[in-house]
Amino acid sequence: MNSYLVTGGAGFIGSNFVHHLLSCTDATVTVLDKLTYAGNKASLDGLPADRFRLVQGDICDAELVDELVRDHDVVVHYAAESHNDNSLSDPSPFVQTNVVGTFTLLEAVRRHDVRYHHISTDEVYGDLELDDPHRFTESTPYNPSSPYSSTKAGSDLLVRAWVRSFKVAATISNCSNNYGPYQHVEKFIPRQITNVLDGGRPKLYGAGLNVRDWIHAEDHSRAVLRIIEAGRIGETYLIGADGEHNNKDVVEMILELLGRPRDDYDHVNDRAGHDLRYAIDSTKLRAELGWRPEFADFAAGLKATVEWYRENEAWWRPQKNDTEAKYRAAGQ
Ligand code: NAD
Ligand code: TDX
Repeated sequence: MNSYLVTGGAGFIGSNFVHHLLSCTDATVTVLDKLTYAGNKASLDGLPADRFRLVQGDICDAELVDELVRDHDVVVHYAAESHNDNSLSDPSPFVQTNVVGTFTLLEAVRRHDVRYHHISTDEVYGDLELDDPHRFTESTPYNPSSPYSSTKAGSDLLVRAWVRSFKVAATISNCSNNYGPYQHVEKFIPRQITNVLDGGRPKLYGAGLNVRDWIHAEDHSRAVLRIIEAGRIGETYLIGADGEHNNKDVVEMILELLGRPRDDYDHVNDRAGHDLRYAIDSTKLRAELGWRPEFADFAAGLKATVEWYRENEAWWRPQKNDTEAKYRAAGQ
């Protein structure tokens, strides 16, 4: 398997995967990306031109998808509408891209018998109480809360059905919250870092006690590659790095890293239906495929991420004003 078609490769996690893949294998990569507001060509700067190309297009375009899938050994499907807050203000592109887009890819890999890896999220399992001793495993029932997570859940179920009914050679991974370079400033960690770099204050939804299970995007990429190389067809693997922190703690860590008082933040309107806690048990991935996170220390990974945003203002500056204007209009 040496030629990869990576959908959504100009987004946050997809671009991290493409950098990882090209630096540690001799694979060739085609990125198929619509370049929505979330896609950024600059995230793919510096890649080897003889092994990489970007095709701007929509995963719902069946003709284009068919042509591209036919010519590759493996499809890694990252493309999605990914932001929960946007899914509350307009669910329509979420249904189209996340459900119809995945269906379009599945039909093409079925026709051409191409290996498929499906990228998904822990949000398909719903949320946990703060004191629940259990974490999500591969057998936790699906119970999504938001338009975003329900469309991701729908796409996962399509993959499972295409494996069972049509013997599509697919694997699925459900990962926890990612952080790292190239993440859009609409998302929690980059929003707060860039607010502080701009002399403003972090914005915490509600009381800030919601817990997320953080993993560095590079550790996610290494896990995905491992599953593609050695995972069992038809299986689902959960990816997580034991990185549970509540939002208030993360904001305080960011403020401290940037030399500001730890209480220098605002509480803003909470998200409708806001999931309380996510937590992943990644025993299967670790035991079966020998994966371990390299960024086991969240504080160190966060420090490196703060540095990246400090050094790469030219990358994030063009997104910042529009993003904050939308949040301001929502009282967030
Ligand atoms: P992102 O929003 O940063 O990137 C999504 C990319 O998909 C963008 O480049 C965008 O242009 C592209 N895209 C959107 N619609 C498209 C379409 N119709 N056709 C082609 N390209 C299209 O998202 P992300 O945070 O990098 O997430 C990538 C994947 O990982 C998603 O499937 C998401 O559900 C999953 N995931 C994300 C996280 C996280 O913490 N961000 C955690 C677990 C899983
Ligand atoms: O300004 C903010 N203040 C705040 O308190 C923002 C943007 C978010 N939050 C809270 C909401 C969540 O509890 O921070 C937490 C993280 O928020 P997001 O970055 O929007 O992520 P989340 O909703 O947890 O979803 C993310 O992880 C799972 C990704 O966006 C999804 O694509 C992925 O599936």
